[in-house]
Amino acid sequence: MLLKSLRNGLGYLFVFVSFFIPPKKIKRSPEAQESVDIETQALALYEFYTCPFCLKTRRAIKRLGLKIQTYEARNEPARAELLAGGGQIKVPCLRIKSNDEVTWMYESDDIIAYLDKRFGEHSEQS
Ligand SMILES: N[C@@H](CCC(=O)N[C@@H](CS)C(=O)NCC(=O)O)C(=O)O
Repeated sequence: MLLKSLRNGLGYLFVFVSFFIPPKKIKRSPEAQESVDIETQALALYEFYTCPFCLKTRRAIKRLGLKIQTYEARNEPARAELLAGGGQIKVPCLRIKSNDEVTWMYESDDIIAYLDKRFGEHSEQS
Protein backbone atom coordinates (compact mmCIF):
# COMPACT_ATOMS: atom_id res chain seq x y z
CA MET A 1 0.00 0.00 0.00
CA LEU A 2 2.74 2.45 1.07
CA LEU A 3 4.96 1.27 -1.77
CA LYS A 4 2.08 1.72 -4.22
CA SER A 5 1.43 5.29 -3.02
CA LEU A 6 5.13 6.08 -3.23
CA ARG A 7 5.32 4.68 -6.76
CA ASN A 8 2.26 6.68 -7.75
CA GLY A 9 3.67 9.85 -6.20
CA LEU A 10 6.93 9.40 -8.06
CA GLY A 11 4.96 8.80 -11.25
CA TYR A 12 3.13 12.11 -10.85
CA LEU A 13 6.48 13.81 -10.21
CA PHE A 14 7.86 12.41 -13.47
CA VAL A 15 4.73 13.54 -15.33
CA PHE A 16 5.09 17.01 -13.78
CA VAL A 17 8.78 17.32 -14.71
CA SER A 18 8.13 15.94 -18.19
CA PHE A 19 5.54 18.68 -18.76
CA PHE A 20 8.28 21.31 -18.48
CA ILE A 21 10.70 19.45 -20.74
CA PRO A 22 8.62 18.69 -23.83
CA PRO A 23 10.21 16.62 -26.61
CA LYS A 24 11.17 18.32 -29.86
CA LYS A 25 8.26 17.75 -32.21
CA ILE A 26 8.66 16.47 -35.76
CA LYS A 27 7.57 18.92 -38.50
CA ARG A 28 5.19 17.88 -41.29
CA SER A 29 3.27 19.63 -44.00
CA PRO A 30 -0.47 20.06 -43.25
CA GLU A 31 -1.23 17.41 -45.89
CA ALA A 32 1.20 14.90 -44.39
CA GLN A 33 -0.18 15.60 -40.90
CA GLU A 34 -3.72 15.05 -42.13
CA SER A 35 -2.75 11.70 -43.59
CA VAL A 36 -1.00 10.71 -40.33
CA ASP A 37 -4.08 11.80 -38.32
CA ILE A 38 -6.24 9.49 -40.41
CA GLU A 39 -3.86 6.57 -39.84
CA THR A 40 -3.63 7.10 -36.11
CA GLN A 41 -7.39 6.78 -35.75
CA ALA A 42 -6.74 3.05 -35.93
CA LEU A 43 -4.40 3.14 -32.92
CA ALA A 44 -5.08 3.32 -29.19
CA LEU A 45 -2.77 3.30 -26.20
CA TYR A 46 -3.77 1.48 -23.00
CA GLU A 47 -1.79 2.90 -20.12
CA PHE A 48 -1.49 3.78 -16.47
CA TYR A 49 -1.08 7.54 -16.44
CA THR A 50 1.76 7.55 -13.89
CA CYS A 51 3.64 4.51 -15.22
CA PRO A 52 7.14 5.60 -16.32
CA PHE A 53 7.07 3.27 -19.35
CA CYS A 54 3.77 4.85 -20.40
CA LEU A 55 5.17 8.34 -19.91
CA LYS A 56 8.13 7.41 -22.12
CA THR A 57 5.70 6.14 -24.77
CA ARG A 58 3.50 9.25 -24.52
CA ARG A 59 6.60 11.42 -24.99
CA ALA A 60 7.43 9.51 -28.18
CA ILE A 61 3.84 10.01 -29.36
CA LYS A 62 4.16 13.72 -28.69
CA ARG A 63 7.56 13.91 -30.41
CA LEU A 64 6.07 12.23 -33.47
CA GLY A 65 3.07 14.58 -33.45
CA LEU A 66 0.56 11.74 -33.27
CA LYS A 67 -3.05 11.93 -32.15
CA ILE A 68 -3.51 8.58 -30.45
CA GLN A 69 -6.47 7.91 -28.19
CA THR A 70 -5.36 6.82 -24.72
CA TYR A 71 -7.28 4.69 -22.22
CA GLU A 72 -6.58 4.51 -18.49
CA ALA A 73 -6.29 0.77 -17.95
CA ARG A 74 -6.71 1.04 -14.17
CA ASN A 75 -10.37 1.76 -14.88
CA GLU A 76 -13.15 -0.24 -16.48
CA PRO A 77 -14.02 -0.87 -19.24
CA ALA A 78 -10.45 -0.28 -20.49
CA ARG A 79 -8.97 -2.82 -18.07
CA ALA A 80 -11.30 -5.56 -19.26
CA GLU A 81 -10.72 -4.63 -22.92
CA LEU A 82 -6.95 -4.86 -22.43
CA LEU A 83 -7.19 -8.23 -20.71
CA ALA A 84 -9.60 -9.65 -23.27
CA GLY A 85 -7.68 -8.30 -26.26
CA GLY A 86 -4.04 -8.42 -25.24
CA GLY A 87 -4.25 -11.27 -22.75
CA GLN A 88 -2.58 -9.53 -19.82
CA ILE A 89 -2.81 -6.42 -17.67
CA LYS A 90 0.47 -4.82 -18.54
CA VAL A 91 0.98 -1.30 -19.83
CA PRO A 92 1.74 0.39 -22.09
CA CYS A 93 -0.06 -1.60 -24.77
CA LEU A 94 -0.78 -0.31 -28.26
CA ARG A 95 -3.91 -1.57 -29.98
CA ILE A 96 -3.41 -1.58 -33.73
CA LYS A 97 -6.41 -2.05 -36.01
CA SER A 98 -5.62 -2.97 -39.57
CA ASN A 99 -8.48 -4.00 -41.86
CA ASP A 100 -10.24 -6.75 -39.90
CA GLU A 101 -7.24 -7.57 -37.75
CA VAL A 102 -6.43 -6.23 -34.29
CA THR A 103 -2.94 -6.53 -32.83
CA TRP A 104 -2.03 -5.74 -29.22
CA MET A 105 1.58 -4.65 -28.84
CA TYR A 106 3.21 -4.67 -25.40
CA GLU A 107 6.65 -3.33 -24.38
CA SER A 108 7.33 0.41 -24.54
CA ASP A 109 10.52 -0.04 -26.60
CA ASP A 110 8.69 -2.13 -29.19
CA ILE A 111 5.82 0.36 -29.37
CA ILE A 112 8.18 3.32 -29.79
CA ALA A 113 10.22 1.47 -32.44
CA TYR A 114 7.00 0.64 -34.30
CA LEU A 115 5.77 4.25 -34.19
CA ASP A 116 9.19 5.61 -35.18
CA LYS A 117 9.36 3.26 -38.15
CA ARG A 118 5.82 4.08 -39.27
CA PHE A 119 5.70 7.81 -38.56
CA GLY A 120 9.28 8.95 -37.88
CA GLU A 121 11.59 11.21 -39.90
CA HIS A 122 12.64 8.44 -42.28
CA SER A 123 9.18 6.96 -42.82
CA GLU A 124 7.09 7.55 -45.93
CA GLN A 125 4.87 9.87 -43.87
CA SER A 126 7.55 12.53 -43.48
N1 LIG B 1 9.16 -3.76 -19.97
C1 LIG B 1 7.83 -3.19 -19.93
C2 LIG B 1 7.51 -2.86 -18.49
C3 LIG B 1 6.06 -2.43 -18.33
C4 LIG B 1 5.62 -2.49 -16.87
O1 LIG B 1 6.30 -2.98 -15.99
N2 LIG B 1 4.42 -1.93 -16.64
C5 LIG B 1 3.84 -2.01 -15.34
C6 LIG B 1 3.32 -0.63 -14.91
S1 LIG B 1 4.62 0.54 -14.69
C7 LIG B 1 2.63 -2.92 -15.39
O2 LIG B 1 1.92 -2.95 -16.36
N3 LIG B 1 2.39 -3.66 -14.31
C8 LIG B 1 1.23 -4.50 -14.22
C9 LIG B 1 0.34 -4.10 -13.09
O3 LIG B 1 0.67 -3.16 -12.36
O4 LIG B 1 -0.73 -4.73 -12.95
C10 LIG B 1 7.77 -1.99 -20.85
O5 LIG B 1 8.81 -1.36 -21.11
O6 LIG B 1 6.67 -1.68 -21.36
